[in-house]
Amino acid sequence: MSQTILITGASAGFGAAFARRLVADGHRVIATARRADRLTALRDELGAAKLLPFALDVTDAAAVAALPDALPEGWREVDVLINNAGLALGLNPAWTADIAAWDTMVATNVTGVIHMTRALLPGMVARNTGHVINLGSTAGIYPYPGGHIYGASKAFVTQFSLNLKADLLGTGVRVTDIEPGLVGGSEFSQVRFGGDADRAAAMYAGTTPLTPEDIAETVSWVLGLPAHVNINKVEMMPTCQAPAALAVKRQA
Ligand code: 8X3
Repeated sequence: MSQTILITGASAGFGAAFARRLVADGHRVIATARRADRLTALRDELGAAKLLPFALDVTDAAAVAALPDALPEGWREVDVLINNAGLALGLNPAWTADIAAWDTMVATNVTGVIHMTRALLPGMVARNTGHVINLGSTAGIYPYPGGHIYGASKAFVTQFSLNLKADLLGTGVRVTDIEPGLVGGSEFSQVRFGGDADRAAAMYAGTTPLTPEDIAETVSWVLGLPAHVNINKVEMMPTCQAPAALAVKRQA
């Protein structure tokens, strides 16, 4: 059944891959992001009947609150919200981290997700149908050096997802948290390292990472399951990655 699916961070990476896959699956997509020109290109690629570009910064609380009424006629009943917009900034130790970078991660990965959810959930509950899909991360489960606020923000996303499900019990609204590990083919590492392409590429050297299309396949799967099936969490990694040993500092 065709659904209306709103994706945040749809201008590139996961979000654009989700848009392509979900339109191919027969759905209509509201593609939101800050970079309106990229959304227009996506509309030109996928067709105006299937993809509505909508410029939105998830850290703009007023714009997010106004979103349901700001959507054009015929696109207001959002069946599925995919909270995909998010970022990691830096990989240096916590005591040297840029506090502004921490604030930016919290504003997008935490506040953006909760504001978007609060804006669109009432319509889903009123219609007694819907699905919130959040992008957590293995970084929210397994710590690593330099992961500090990024990992903590993703742990928030995972627990927020589970708590949402608790509130929504008795409604037809589903909640899924997807927790990918190493994923290549997106801007994620370039953003993390401030545009340093060599450092970003080094993250994937000698690996076969997951791709945005692999995550899109999972989104397609959880959405396509019968209405009585709720996938709470999906933790996924490339075969070349593992949640490995705890760190031990040994004396020289
Ligand atoms: C991204 C996972 O390990 O690259 O969400 O930070 S990691």
